[in-house]
Amino acid sequence: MKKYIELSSEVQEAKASGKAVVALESTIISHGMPYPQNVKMAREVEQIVRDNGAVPATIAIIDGKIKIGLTDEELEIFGKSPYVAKVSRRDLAQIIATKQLGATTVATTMICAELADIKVFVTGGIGGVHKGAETTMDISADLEELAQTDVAVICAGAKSILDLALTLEYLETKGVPVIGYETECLPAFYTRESEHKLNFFTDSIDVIAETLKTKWELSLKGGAVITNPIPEQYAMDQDYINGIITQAIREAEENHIIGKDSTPFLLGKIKELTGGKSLEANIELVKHNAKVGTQIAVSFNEKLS
Ligand code: PSU
Ligand code: MN
Repeated sequence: MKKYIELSSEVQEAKASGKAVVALESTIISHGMPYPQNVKMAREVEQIVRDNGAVPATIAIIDGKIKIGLTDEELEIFGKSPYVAKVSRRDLAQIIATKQLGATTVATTMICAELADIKVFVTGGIGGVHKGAETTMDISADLEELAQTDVAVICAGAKSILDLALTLEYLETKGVPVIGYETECLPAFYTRESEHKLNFFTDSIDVIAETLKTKWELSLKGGAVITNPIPEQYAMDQDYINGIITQAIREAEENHIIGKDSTPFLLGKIKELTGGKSLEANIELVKHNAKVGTQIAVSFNEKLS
């Protein structure tokens, strides 16, 4: 298996010296944000991880290898190229075997992080149960991955392009802990709050790290979702953004957008309809997640040594 995995020198050194490593995904770069803001965001997020005492490992598929840690040039390619596949679990072997460029989703970044023994992963938002999933059956592979792969995902909750209630039900069924950091409810990405109360919340990084350690020492398979609300000053008005999301979903239906194209289409449409405001919020919440996620990674790492 090792022949498929390539660690950057920065990640290799971190591992050799016992330093914490934080995984980052590449679909958010290739399919979640436009160029050049995507590359700028990716570099800033990596620097925030370093500034908080860990080493960043942005994960992607290049030339038949799973890359754990990208160079600046590689980040640029992923931000710019129109030929990057969005790689979920089902696509991973094929994209590696045919040596295509592949951006990893939350699900696939979790798979690759686990292969590289990285336990903490920071992103913006996870995929979930889409609105109308009762008939479309559009449920992100991210949820199934959280059920089986031992990686903690720090995010700003899930967007209201999803059915948040059904997403939480699904995670409960699959036994995935959803932890609110400094929030008692599930944050809705662009907004700090939603009507969905969480059963476990804490203001303590240490409690989160200890919970992760305990879960995996008990061999309770699977990941955890740690939700971190967008900083107040960047949060959007709930009624405004929900109106925009409703319109974006309507346009997706009119254009018969389905499957893996659904989430990127909705993100792009929301950005267009908000005149770029949603993108600014998205970037800021990822940066905030990077800070909190790195604190969790460092705390978790200290408990292991
Ligand atoms: N949510 C975002 N930005 C993103 C994604 C989700 O706010 O870029 C990406 C992530 O990579 C996530 C994927 O894993 O979309 C989910 O896609 P799908 O709904 O097709 O499973
Ligand atoms: Mn889907």
